[in-house]
Amino acid sequence: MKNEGNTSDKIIQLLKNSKHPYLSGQTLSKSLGVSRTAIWKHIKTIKGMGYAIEASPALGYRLNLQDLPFNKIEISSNLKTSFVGRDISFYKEIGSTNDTAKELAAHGAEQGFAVVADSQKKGKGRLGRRWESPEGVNIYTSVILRPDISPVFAPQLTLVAAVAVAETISQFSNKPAAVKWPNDILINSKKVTGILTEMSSEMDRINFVIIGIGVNVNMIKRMFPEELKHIATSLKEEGGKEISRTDFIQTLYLNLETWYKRYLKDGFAPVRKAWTDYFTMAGKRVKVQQQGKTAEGIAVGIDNDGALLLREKSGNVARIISGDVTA
Ligand code: BT5
Repeated sequence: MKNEGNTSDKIIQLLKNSKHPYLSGQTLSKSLGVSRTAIWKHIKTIKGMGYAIEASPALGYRLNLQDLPFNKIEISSNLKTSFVGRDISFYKEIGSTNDTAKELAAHGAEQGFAVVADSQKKGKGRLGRRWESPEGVNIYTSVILRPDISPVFAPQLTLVAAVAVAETISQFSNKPAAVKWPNDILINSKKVTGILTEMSSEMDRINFVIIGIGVNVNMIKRMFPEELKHIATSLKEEGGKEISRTDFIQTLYLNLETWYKRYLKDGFAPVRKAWTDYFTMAGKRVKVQQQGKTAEGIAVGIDNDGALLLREKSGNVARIISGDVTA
């Protein structure tokens, strides 16, 4: 069974790298040392994996390179990172990528290991909220990190991820991305990404952190439930064109790795600076809901720990460490 998978992978690579658009069954069977019937069976398997393969009796097989599926093979090919996403588990459907990543991390999965899904049945937000996760259009991924930092600094990692996502969006969209403290990325004031950070730790040591990222890439308006239609959006809705999820996630992993390394080496200051550049709410009047209480004031920015600074009516500047901000 394992060999079969390998032969299918090899056929995909041969079709991708072929100088001629078509490769005959005979050429494939010779290159791989298997029968033409075996090749035919593999082609069937490969089609079942979502690859668009055209078969011509006279010319052979041709892979449509413009219509490649979103899967482990494509995400792994030409990935430029050194550890983030180097090893991944890909699921067509999953409960929540964060839950699976947590289980894998508890069983020793290494730093950088990523879980990716095409759809989630139980996509999670903070405080038990739901993350809408339809199939075929978006990115749902959770990356395992094992930073050697005190658990009190873990919330900063959400901001590290937010900068990496905002930067990635800026590379793919001509609309500016804005961060909303602590874990949203917005375009045109509508949510396009949510980040869910979960941690397993002891008093003074982190076992692992899971960075869960949901990006609405090619979701279209009618796919959003009614209550989200006016507060959520996607890159496609904003930019008009379809974006390759493979290209996006590869760039996201690279940006996440770069910012994470910078954070570990240089501390929070460069992250704070980059985050502040995306913080368009600075100077605006906001409300912050936190466990039944509401604070109101002018959003000033974030401090050296990543807490939100809110200038209240009295002139006092409050440090907010968790909550939901609304304009
Ligand atoms: C978040 O929570 O924004 C964190 C979302 C994290 C999702 C990723 S997907 C991969 C990984 N696996 C998971 O199971 N989760 C992570 P919060 O700030 O609590 O916001 C949740 C709120 O966002 C909901 O109550 C809705 O109002 C809104 N929402 C839900 N689905 C959305 C979507 N697809 N796009 C935009 N907004 C959405």
